[in-house]
Amino acid sequence: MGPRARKFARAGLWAGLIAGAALALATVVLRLAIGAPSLQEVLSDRLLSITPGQLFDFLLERLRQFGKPLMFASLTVGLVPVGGAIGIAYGWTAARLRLRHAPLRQGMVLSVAVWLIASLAVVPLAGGGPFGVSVPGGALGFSAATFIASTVYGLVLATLHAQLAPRPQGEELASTPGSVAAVASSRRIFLKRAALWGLGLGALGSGVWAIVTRGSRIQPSHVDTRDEGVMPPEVTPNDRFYVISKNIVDPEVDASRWSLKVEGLVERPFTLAYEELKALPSVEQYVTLECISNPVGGELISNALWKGVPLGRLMERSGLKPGVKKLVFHAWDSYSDSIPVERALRPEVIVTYQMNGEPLPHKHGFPARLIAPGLYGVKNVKWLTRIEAVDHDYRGFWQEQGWSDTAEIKTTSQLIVTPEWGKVYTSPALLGGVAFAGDRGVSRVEVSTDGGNTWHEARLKPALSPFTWVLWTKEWLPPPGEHLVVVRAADGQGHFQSEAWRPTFPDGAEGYQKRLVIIQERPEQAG
Ligand SMILES: Nc1nc2c(c(=O)[nH]1)N[C@H]1C(S)=C(S)[C@@H](COP(=O)(O)O)O[C@H]1N2
Ligand SMILES: [Mo]
Repeated sequence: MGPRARKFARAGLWAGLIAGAALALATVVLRLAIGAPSLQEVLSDRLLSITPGQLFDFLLERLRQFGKPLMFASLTVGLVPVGGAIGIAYGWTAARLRLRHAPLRQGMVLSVAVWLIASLAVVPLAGGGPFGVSVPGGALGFSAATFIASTVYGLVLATLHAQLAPRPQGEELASTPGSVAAVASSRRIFLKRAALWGLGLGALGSGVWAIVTRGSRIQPSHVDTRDEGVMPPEVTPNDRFYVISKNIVDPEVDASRWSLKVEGLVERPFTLAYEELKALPSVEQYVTLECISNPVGGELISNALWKGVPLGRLMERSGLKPGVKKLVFHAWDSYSDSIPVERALRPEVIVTYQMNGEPLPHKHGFPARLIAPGLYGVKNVKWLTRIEAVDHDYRGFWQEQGWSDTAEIKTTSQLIVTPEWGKVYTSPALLGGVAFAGDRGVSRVEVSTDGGNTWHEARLKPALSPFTWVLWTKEWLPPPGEHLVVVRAADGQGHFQSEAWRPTFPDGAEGYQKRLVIIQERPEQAG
C-alpha cells in the first residue's frame, strides 16, 4: 500500500468509526422513535438460538435482568468497529481509484451498497430473510430503518473522509493567499464546516434526548415478584407477575391489526379477529405459571386467573386431518413452540385474552396467548398469531438449544418465610411458602428444622384450582442456636419431589430448598 493509500485508509478508519457510532445511535433512535426493529434484535435472536442451552442458562443465572440490555448494548457498540472496517475499505478504494472528493454522491453510493449488503447478506444470515421480510413486528419498518441508518452511515463517512484525507493532486485550489477568490472560498469552507458541525451536534443531541426520554422501552422487563420474607399473595397482581421472553424489546401488538389463524393439517382452516375470539364461549380458571429456568426457591413463578377459549373448541371448528402429531404455536415475535396433539386438546388448555379480569397486558402476550396447565412457561406462547397442525415432531425456539420438549412441571416447594436471624422467640414463629406440582396438584408439604432428620406436616391452604400452587404454613417455636430448615412437597399422586440437586437446564431444577436460621440465646440463659 502506497503512502497515499495508507493516509486515505487511515482517514477512512477514523471517519468509519465515527460514522459507525452515528449508525449505532441511529438504530437506537429509530427503535425508540418509530418502533422499527433494529439489526441488533435480529442478531440477538440469532445468537440466542445458536447459544447452547447450558451456556445460556449459566449466563442467565449470572446476568439475570441485565443480560438483555447487555446483549443490546454490546451489539450496538459492536457496530462501531464494523463501521471502522468498512471505512478502511472505502478510503483505500478512494485512493486506488483516485476519486475526487464528492462526499454527497460517494456517500449515497456507499449508503446503498451498505444497505444492500445488510439486506441481502447480513440480515438473511441472521435469520431475518432478504430485506428483513421475516423480521418480527414489521419488515417494512425494519427495511426503512436499515436504509435510513445506512444513509446516515454513508453520508457521515464520505463527508468526514473528504475532510480528513489529503486532497487528490490537481484538486488543490489554484489561488494564492489573500486573493479575493481565496477569501471567498475560505468563507465557503468555514460555512460548510459550521453547517456540518451544526448538523452533527443537532443529530447527536436529539439522539441522546430520544434515549433519555424513551430509553425505558429497551429496559429489562424485570419484575420484583415478591417482597422479601412475606408470604406472596395467592393470586399475583398483574404488575408483580414474572416476565420472561427472548426479546430485547417486547412486541406491543395493535389488536385491530392482529388475527389468529388456525391452519396446517386441518379440514377447515380459519382466521379469528380479536373481537371474534372474545365473542366465543369462554372459560375462566386459575393457573400457576413457572419458567423452566426457575431455580429451586426462585421467583419466576406466579399465579393468575385466566379467561379464554378452550383450544379444543377451536380445533373442533377446524377439524384435524389424519396423522396430526403436534400443534405448533407461532407468535408475533417469531417465537414458536409445540405440544403433542392429545396433550394440547385437554380441556384446560386455553387461548386466553384476559388476566385477572383485565385485558392481557402487553408483556404477558396481548392480544392472546396460550395457557397450558402443567407445562413450563416455554410452552405458554405469548402474542399468539397462528396455530398449525403438523404431522412431525416440531422443535421450538428453546428446544433448538437443547431445552426439554415435554417440559412437564416438576414438583417443587419454596421456603419464603422463616424466623429472623438473631431474634429471640418466646412464642411460635411462622414458617411458610408455596408448593407447586403443575397439573398434578400438591397433596402434602413437610418441613424439617433439623436438616431433614425429622419431618412435620405443614398446613395447606386449599388450591384455587387443580393447576395452581398452594400456600403452606407451619408454626414453630425456634430454640436458640442454628437450625437448617428444609421443605419438601408431594404431588397429587403422593410422589415427593426429588431431593438430589439438579440445574434448570435442560428440563427444570430439582432439589430441596434449605435455609440456615440462627436464633439468639435468651437473655436469662445467656446471662
Ligand atoms: N411469543 C413468546 N412467547 C413466550 C416467550 C417468548 O419469548 N415469546 N417466552 C416463554 C417463556 S420462556 C416463559 S417462562 C413464559 C413467561 O410468561 P410471562 O412473561 O407471562 O410470565 O412465556 C413464554 N412464552
Ligand atoms: Mo421460561
